[in-house]
Amino acid sequence: MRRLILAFFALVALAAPAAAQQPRSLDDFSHPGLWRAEASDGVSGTKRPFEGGLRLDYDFTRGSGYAFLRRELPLELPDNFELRFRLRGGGPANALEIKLTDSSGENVWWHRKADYVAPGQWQTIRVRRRQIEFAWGPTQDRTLRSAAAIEFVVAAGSGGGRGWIAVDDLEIVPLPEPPAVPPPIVARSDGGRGAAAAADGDRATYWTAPPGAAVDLDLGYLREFGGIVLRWGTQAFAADYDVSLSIDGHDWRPALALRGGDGDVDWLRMAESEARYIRIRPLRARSGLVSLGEIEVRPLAFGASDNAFIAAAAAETPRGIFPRGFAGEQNYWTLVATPAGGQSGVIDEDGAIEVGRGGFSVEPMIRADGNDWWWPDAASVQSLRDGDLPIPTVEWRGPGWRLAITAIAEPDRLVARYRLRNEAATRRTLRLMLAVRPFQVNPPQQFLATTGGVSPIRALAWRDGVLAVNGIERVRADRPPDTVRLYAFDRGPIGGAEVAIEDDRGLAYAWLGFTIALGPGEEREIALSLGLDGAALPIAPGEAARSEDAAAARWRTALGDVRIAGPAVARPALDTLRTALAHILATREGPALRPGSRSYARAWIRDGAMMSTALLRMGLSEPAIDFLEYYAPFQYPDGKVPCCVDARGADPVPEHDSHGELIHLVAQLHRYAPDDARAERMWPRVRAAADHIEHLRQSTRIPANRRGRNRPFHGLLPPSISHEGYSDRPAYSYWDDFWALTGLKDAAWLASDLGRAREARLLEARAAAFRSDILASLAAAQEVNRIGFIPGAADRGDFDATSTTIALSPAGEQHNLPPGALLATFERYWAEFVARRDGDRPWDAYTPYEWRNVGAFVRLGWRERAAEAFDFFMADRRPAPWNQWAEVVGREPRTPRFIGDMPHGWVASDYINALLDMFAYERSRDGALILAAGIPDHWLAGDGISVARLRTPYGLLSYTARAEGNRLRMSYRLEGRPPPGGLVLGLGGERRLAGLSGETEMILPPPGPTAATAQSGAPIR
Ligand SMILES: [Ca+2]
Ligand SMILES: [Ca+2]
Ligand SMILES: [Ca+2]
Repeated sequence: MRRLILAFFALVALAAPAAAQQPRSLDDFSHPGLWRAEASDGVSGTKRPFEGGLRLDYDFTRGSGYAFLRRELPLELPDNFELRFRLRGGGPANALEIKLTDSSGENVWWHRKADYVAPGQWQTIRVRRRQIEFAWGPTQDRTLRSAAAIEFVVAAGSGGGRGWIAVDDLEIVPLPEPPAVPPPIVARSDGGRGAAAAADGDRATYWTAPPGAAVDLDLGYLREFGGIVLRWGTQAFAADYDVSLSIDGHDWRPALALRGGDGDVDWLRMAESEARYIRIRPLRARSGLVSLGEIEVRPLAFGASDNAFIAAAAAETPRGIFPRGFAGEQNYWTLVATPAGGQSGVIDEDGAIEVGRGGFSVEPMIRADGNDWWWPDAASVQSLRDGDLPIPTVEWRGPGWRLAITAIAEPDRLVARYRLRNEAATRRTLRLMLAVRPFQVNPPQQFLATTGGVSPIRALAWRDGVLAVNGIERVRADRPPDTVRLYAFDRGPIGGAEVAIEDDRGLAYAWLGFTIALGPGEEREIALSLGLDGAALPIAPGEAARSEDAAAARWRTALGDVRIAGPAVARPALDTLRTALAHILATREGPALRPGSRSYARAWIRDGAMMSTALLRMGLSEPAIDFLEYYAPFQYPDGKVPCCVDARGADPVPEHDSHGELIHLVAQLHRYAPDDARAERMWPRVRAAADHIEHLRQSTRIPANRRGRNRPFHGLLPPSISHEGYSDRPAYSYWDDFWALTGLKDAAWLASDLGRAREARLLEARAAAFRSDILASLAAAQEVNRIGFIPGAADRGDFDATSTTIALSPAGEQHNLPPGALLATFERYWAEFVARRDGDRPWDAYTPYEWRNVGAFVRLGWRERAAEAFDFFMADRRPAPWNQWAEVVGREPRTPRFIGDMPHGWVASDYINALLDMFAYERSRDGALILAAGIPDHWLAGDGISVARLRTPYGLLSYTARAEGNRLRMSYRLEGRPPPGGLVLGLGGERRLAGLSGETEMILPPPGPTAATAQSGAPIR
C-alpha cells in the first residue's frame, strides 16, 4: 500500500512543474494617450512619456490624498498568474497601489505596498495573484476573475510631499497552479548518518553529522514558502549554520547565516522564498556532532510579517511566554498620557507597559519559591487612582505576595512603579524580573494607522545602569538590577556590566532582574523611567511616588469644576464620567482632538465636534477652542470641510457630514463660551460651509429624482461614505443630511446672534426648505423600501437607530419627525437590544456609539429603558475598573479582533453626552431645560444626586434631588439666563419649576419594573 501511495505522489510530482508559460505584453507604454492621470482634491497628478515608459508626477503638498495613472484594459485572468512591470521613481515613502477594477467600476482589487520608496533605477516588479487582494466593492464573490481597468496609484503615506513614478513593459505571465497534494519531501546528505530522518515527520529521529556536512531537502517542485523550523537534538545542536536555496540543485544562493544559535527549536523566517531545494550546513556544533530531528517547511503566511512569525512561534510555546495578544487571545489595555495628550504609553490588563506609540514594552515576571509567575499564573486585578483618574494599576496576586504595577505619564516619559509585597508570615526572597521586549501592547490584529504587534528591537546595550534600545537610552531603573541579560531572538543570553547585542531580525530582548528580600508584610518598590521619544531621565528612589501624586494633582486640575455626586450604586457611572473626560484630553495631539492615540491617531471634524460638546458641557472650553482654531483653516476655498486631517494635511475624501459639523462646533462654542470676536472671525467660514451645503443639496434637486425609486434622493446631499457602514459604496446617508440641517440651523442662529439679520433670514429659509425635502425624502424612502422606520440611508432602506439619534441631538428635529416612524425606529432598536441582552439573538460585536441611544431614550421619555441600556453598556467596560470602551466590543471577550483604540475618545464623548442628558438636556420643541429625566430611581436613594456647575447653553446648573420614601425633594439653581421653555423637572412626569432657583417636592410614581442591577462589569475570562 505504501508503495502505491508513493507511486501516486511521483506522478503528481512529475505533472506539477509544468513549463513556465510565456509572458504576454499588456502595454509597452508606446501610446501614452491610452492612460489618463488624475488626483484627489488638493493633490496634483500629471503624466508624461519618460524613457520609453510613462511617468506620473504627484504633489501632496497641500494634504493627503492620491494620484494615479489609469487605463481601460479588459483582461480575462487565468487561475494563477504574475503581473510584471518595470518601475522607477523618486520622492518620499508613499503607498504604491496597483488596482484592478471590474466592469461595474465598483469592485476593486489591489496590491498595496505601504510606505514604499520607488527604486532610483528601472527595476522589474512582480506581483503574484495571491498578492492581489479584494479591496472594496459591493460584490459578494471576491474572487478576481476579470478586470476592465488598471491603475497605478501613489497614495500619501508617511512621506507625503512630491515625487514621481514611471512604469513600463506591463506583462502578464500565466503560472502553473501548485499541486493539490504536495509530493513528499526527501532529505539527502553529503555526510553523517540518517539523512532521511531530517524530514520524516518524526521529531525523535535524527540526522547526525559532524559540522561541515550538509543536508539537502528536495521539496519535489519549485515551491513558495515563508520559512523553516529546525528541531535539534538535546545538546547536540549547531550553534552556527548556513541555509541556502536552489531552484535546480546545482546553483545555490545563500539565504540565511545563523550565528550563536541556542539549539532546541530554531524559528527561521524566510519571507517570500521560492525554491525546490533547501540546504542546511552546520558550521559549528555546541559539542561534537550535531543531530537534527526535523526540518519543517512553513507556508508563506509564516514569513508574511513579523507578527505572523511570532504568532506561529507563540502557538507552539507554553501560554505565558509570549504576551496574551500573540497567544491568540484578545487583550485589553488603557492609555497612559498627560492631560496635554501627545506621546503616550499604554498598559494592558496583564501589566505590560508599551513605551510610546508603536514602541517596545516592559513585562513583569516573578520568581518565587522556585516557580516562575507569568501573566496567566497571576490573578490580575485592575484599578485606577482614586477610582477615576487615568493612572492605572494592575495587581498580580500570587501565594503570599502581591505585585502592584502602576504606570504614570509625565510630559516626556513614563514612570513605572513595581511594588512587591510579602504577605506571608515569614521572611522570604522574591525575584522581580522585568523584560524589555520587541512587542507593543497594541496587539497584532490592530492594523489601522499603527500596525500592532512586533516593535522591532535591533540593538540593545547595557551601560552605566541604562538600557539603550535601538541606540537610545530609553530604560533606567531607580536602583541597579542585580542581573542583566541581553538576548537576540533564538540565541543565548549575554550578560555583564557593559554588554551590547544586535539582532538583524529585530527581535532582541532583555531581562533586568531584581532580588528582593522582604520581611512579613514588608513592601519594596522598584521604579523605571521610560523615555517616550528619547532618552529616559534619571529617576531616584522614592521619586516614583511623588511622580504619581503630581500626576494625580495635574489630572484633578485638568478635569474642571463640574461636580456630580450620587450614592454608591452610581459611583461607577460617575467615576466613568471623569475617566471618559480625561481620556478625551489624553488622546489629543497638541490642539487636535483625536478618537484614539494609535489606530485613530488623526483628527476628524465629526468626532471632534461631538467630543467638543462633551468638553463644553463639562466646563472645559479651552480644548474645544484650540480644536476649532486648529481645524477650521483646513476648510477648502469652496467651503467644503475635510472629514479628517493629520500631520500630512487634509484628507479629501468627500464625507458630507463635515460641513455641518464645523458650523455646529462654532455654534456650540458660541453657546457655551461666547466670544463675539471669535464668532465674527469664524463667520466667513460658517457662511462658506453653509453655502457649500446649499450647493450640494441643490445638486440632487433634479427632474430625474422626482420619479420612481429615485424620489427619496430629491433634495438630499449626494451620496458619501461618512458612515463607516457605507464604505463599500457611497450612500444617501441621512446622517449627513441631519448634520447639514444642524449646520444650517446653527448658522442661522449664529447670524442672528451676530446681528446679521438678512443672512439669518436667508439661512433660516434654506434650513426650512431643506427640512421639508428631508421629510419628503423620509416618506418616500419608507414607501419605496416598504419600511415603517426611519432608515439610515435613503437608497438602502437600512435600519440604523444609532445614526438616527443625530436627528434628535444635535439636530433637534424630534418634534418635526413623523411620530409613527420615530417611535417605530426606537421601538425596534429597543426590541433588538433586549433580544441581544437576553441572548435571544445571535450577535458577535457592536460599537459602543450605541451610547447615543441612551440619550435618545431620555428624550423619548423612556427613563426605565435608558437605565437598562445604561447597565448593559456599563458592563462592557473592559476591564471594568478602567472605565472605558474600545471602538468595538466583542461578545466573546477573548476572541481576537480589531477593536480600534482603547479608550476610544469619540465613544468616551458619547458616554459623557448620554450620561449628562440623564441629568439635564435641552428640549428641541420649546427650548426647555429638562432636569433629571434619565435618573434611575435607585440613584435617588440616601443622599440622592447632586449636580454642581454643569454647563448648559443658559448658564451653570446646580441641583440636588433625593427620594424620601415616595417623596422627591429637590433644590435647583441656574446661574445664567432663563431658557425659552424654562426649567422642567422630568422625573416621573413633568413639573415646571418656578424661576431660576428654588426648592420643590413631589410624590414619585411607583417604581418602574426595573430595579437596581449590578453596575460592575462582568469579569473577563
Ligand atoms: Ca516602453
Ligand atoms: Ca525526524
Ligand atoms: Ca532555538
